[in-house]
Amino acid sequence: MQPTNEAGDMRSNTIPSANVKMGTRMAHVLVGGAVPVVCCVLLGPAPASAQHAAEANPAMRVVHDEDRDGLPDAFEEELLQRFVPSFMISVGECDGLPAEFLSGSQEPRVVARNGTIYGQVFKSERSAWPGAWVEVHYYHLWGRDCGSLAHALDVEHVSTLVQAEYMRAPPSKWKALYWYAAAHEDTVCDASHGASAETLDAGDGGPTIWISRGKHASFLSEERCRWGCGGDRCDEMIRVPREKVINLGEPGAPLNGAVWIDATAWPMAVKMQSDFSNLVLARLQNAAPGQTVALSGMRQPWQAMILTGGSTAGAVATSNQQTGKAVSVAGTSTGSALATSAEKVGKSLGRTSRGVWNFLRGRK
Ligand SMILES: [Ca+2]
Ligand SMILES: [Ca+2]
Repeated sequence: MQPTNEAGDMRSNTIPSANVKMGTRMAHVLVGGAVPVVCCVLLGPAPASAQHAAEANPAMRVVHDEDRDGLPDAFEEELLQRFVPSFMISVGECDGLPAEFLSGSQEPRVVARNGTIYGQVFKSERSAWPGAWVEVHYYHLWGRDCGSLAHALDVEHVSTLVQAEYMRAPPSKWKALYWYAAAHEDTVCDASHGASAETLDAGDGGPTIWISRGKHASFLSEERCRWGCGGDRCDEMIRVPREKVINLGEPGAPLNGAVWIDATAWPMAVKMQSDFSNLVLARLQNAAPGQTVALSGMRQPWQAMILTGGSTAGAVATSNQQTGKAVSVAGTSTGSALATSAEKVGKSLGRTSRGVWNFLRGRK
């Protein structure tokens, strides 16, 4: 926990102003004690007036903010440690463990499959809501997706929205309110979902996350693992030994040598955007106590068909003829979805089968 003053302001990772390295591109933030923040992020030599102000007021310090998001990096580190989930994988996982990537490399290169988790912390602007809000992401990155049709590199993550009374509250005062788990995001098999921290008993720490074998989708419960076109499996699960949590920084401003976050070889940068739109938050807020809700837009009728029909994604993707079988099997339980005209259903399923096939081919 970071030491605080009576007002609860963060003080850790402070450095005397005399030690501020002049002429570097390192970013810093001046944090006030009992007074408000008086200066913005500084790039290059600190203005003499700011240095003098810091020297005149010992409550004011310069803290590291190398990823230039307005949050002291030491504070980000403490939040990452506070809320890190416990990840479960299958004993039959074909890619071993989440990977550590080469620091300083422009392209993502695996250096070890050792269970490393990468993190990201940034402010969440919620002007209409009381208090201060921060979003925390946890990435499990893989050398390869070795599901039904494999491809190199795999970016997966979960995230949480945390709140405190005010932005400079110490890490112990922050509470997780909602959790989000990404599962085949932005594909036709999107099974991403979320739940309140209360539902998961994860307001003061991380929840347990189930990672599907080979495909690496994240699930907030073991039962939910069969969602996502029926291609996910969570069999014989074991806990990932926690190696370390490394802060990635922000897109365009990496930390810890994670310059590969902006590589085009994988969709890393896009996963670093907020998961908690106002629409997502509204759904989470309206969920019944104990309920986990789908957050992939609307759950598509075809996805219900696949699940209720007991058909696998592979079978559905093989041909439209087999897709038709799945529809007939599921017909009794998807009434409203199938009440539309045959033409519309046909078009929808045509797109669906192509989409599922592309998904299985790794064309996310
Ligand atoms: Ca920062
Ligand atoms: Ca950050």
